[in-house]
Amino acid sequence: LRLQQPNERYLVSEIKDLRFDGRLADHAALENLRSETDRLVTAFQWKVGLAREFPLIACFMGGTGTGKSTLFNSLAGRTVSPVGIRRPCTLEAVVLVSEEFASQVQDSPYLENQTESTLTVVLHSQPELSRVVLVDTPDFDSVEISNRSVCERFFIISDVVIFVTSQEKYADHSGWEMLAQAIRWGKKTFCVMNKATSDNAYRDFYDNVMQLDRGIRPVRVEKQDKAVEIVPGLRDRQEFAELVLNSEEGAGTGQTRSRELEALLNRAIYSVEKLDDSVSAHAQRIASVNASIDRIVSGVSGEMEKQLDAIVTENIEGQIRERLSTLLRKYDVLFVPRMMVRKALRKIYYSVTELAGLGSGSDLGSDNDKQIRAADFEKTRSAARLEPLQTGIAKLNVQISELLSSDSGLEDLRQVASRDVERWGEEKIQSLYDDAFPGVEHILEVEFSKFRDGLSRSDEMKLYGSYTAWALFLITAEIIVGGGFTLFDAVVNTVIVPFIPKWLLNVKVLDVLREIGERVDLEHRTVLKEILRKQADLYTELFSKLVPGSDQRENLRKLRSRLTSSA
Ligand SMILES: Nc1nc2c(ncn2[C@@H]2O[C@H](COP(=O)(O)OP(=O)(O)O)[C@@H](O)[C@H]2O)c(=O)[nH]1
Ligand SMILES: [Mg+2]
Repeated sequence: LRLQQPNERYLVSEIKDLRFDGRLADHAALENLRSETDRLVTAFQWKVGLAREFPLIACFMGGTGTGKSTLFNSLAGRTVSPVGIRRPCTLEAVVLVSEEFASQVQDSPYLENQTESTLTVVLHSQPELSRVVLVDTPDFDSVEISNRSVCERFFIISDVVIFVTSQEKYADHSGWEMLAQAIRWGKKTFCVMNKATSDNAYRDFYDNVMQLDRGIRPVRVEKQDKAVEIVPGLRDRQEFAELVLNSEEGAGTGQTRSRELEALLNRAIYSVEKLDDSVSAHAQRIASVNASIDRIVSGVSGEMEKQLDAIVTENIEGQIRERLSTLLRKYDVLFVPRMMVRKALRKIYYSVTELAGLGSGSDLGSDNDKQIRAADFEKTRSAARLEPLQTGIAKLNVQISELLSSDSGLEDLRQVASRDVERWGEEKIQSLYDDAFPGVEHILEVEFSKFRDGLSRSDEMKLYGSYTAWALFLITAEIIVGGGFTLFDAVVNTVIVPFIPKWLLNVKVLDVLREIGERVDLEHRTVLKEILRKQADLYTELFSKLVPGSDQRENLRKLRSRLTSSA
């Protein structure tokens, strides 16, 4: 057994930090496995770091009133642990340890999270007890869950288990289970029948023990005439004297300790492996569900894309014509040379500085300009046809729900999904689309500035022309979001070109419109697909969070190999 370096000790936060979501089907089992593993690994880390001379830990274990405390006191040679009249009498564990080793018990990370009410450490300076740490544990058949868990904790760190039963109690099932567990583990085990009066009962007990393990020699302790706190002479009986003196071991704790450490390590490894495998299995299960959801998304996304291209009808053509002429008329009214006349008149009344911006003829001042254009942009936004996305999201939700219902092993995920995943409806989809739309607005703005700057400075029509261009940009975007690039392509020559003044056609405005069209088309499709994807992400992200993250799983794997390599 390779002893670990000091800095490797107590690095078990890997297990302490693991969290399993309560909504996971196996949550309770996983949590139990986690705390069991935590206990085993912490126990191993503590024990492996103990000094070689640290005495063997011998724990008295058994059912209520069998006489554990009495025997414990008898070996201690004094009343350390209360012997009870009322049962259950020992509500806490009592650890009797030589003061020389006090700190190693008191600083034990393994024992520290037991409150004072469950653990009493009694220090002694009795040389005859220096080679053993005696532990009196609470009754393991107690109704108190906390008592049982205290027993289990001490069972794990014990080098020797002194299994105590009494003539009245020996048939009790839970006692035998405990014994069988100690034997399976390979612990050094003593079996005591206390308060024995009948040869037959002892014989029966003896045979039962033999059937479990022929290496154990059951010890018989006669019933005292009256209730006692100490059984006289018990310490001097050979079996007990050997236990206390630990004489068979030669110097130090010897073989018993190292065999026990090995067994403890193997248990810890087994438990870590089981935990790691369970966590991986769950992570795998969720990864595979998430992969299926990804496939559903691609399928639905593909179908949705096909729905985006509208078929050209006379009705659509009419609508586009109507809208474009409205836009142009509006800008016409605002910006035809009549305005120039108005400006000339105003010049007489207003100061020159105030009119400097207007007078240059390039724009109306950027704020005002933007406001006028933004008002029309609102309509462009609402022209977007979102039914394909609404249908897509509905399909996605149905298919995911079918996926989760198809396998009873996914029942927990089905419940999580139906309880905790919001399914997006029309309104939500619209608002998500609106939030994403500034992307398109930005494209139009940038293209617009570029185009306007490109117009010749000397052009008297610059201002007017640029608003005509803006109207064309808007209608292009509207056509795209309403029916895709194919629709634009289909109507550009018949419906749009007739509206474009010749001089604008000459500066290649059509090329610019196509370019804008392609970019808006791409952006629009991307936005729709992203919204679909985000709905799916609500499922996958929630599912992923149910199991520990990849960092934690990686740490668990590292711990696993660290422990395996020290075996
Ligand atoms: N008469 C008699 N009473 C005993 C003997 N051993 C234990 N007792 C009594 O049995 C009761 C329970 O003993 P205790 O050591 O507290 O049992 P524990 O619950 O296993 O710790 C106490 O009243 C003891 O005095 C014995 O050998 N003879
Ligand atoms: Mg007791």
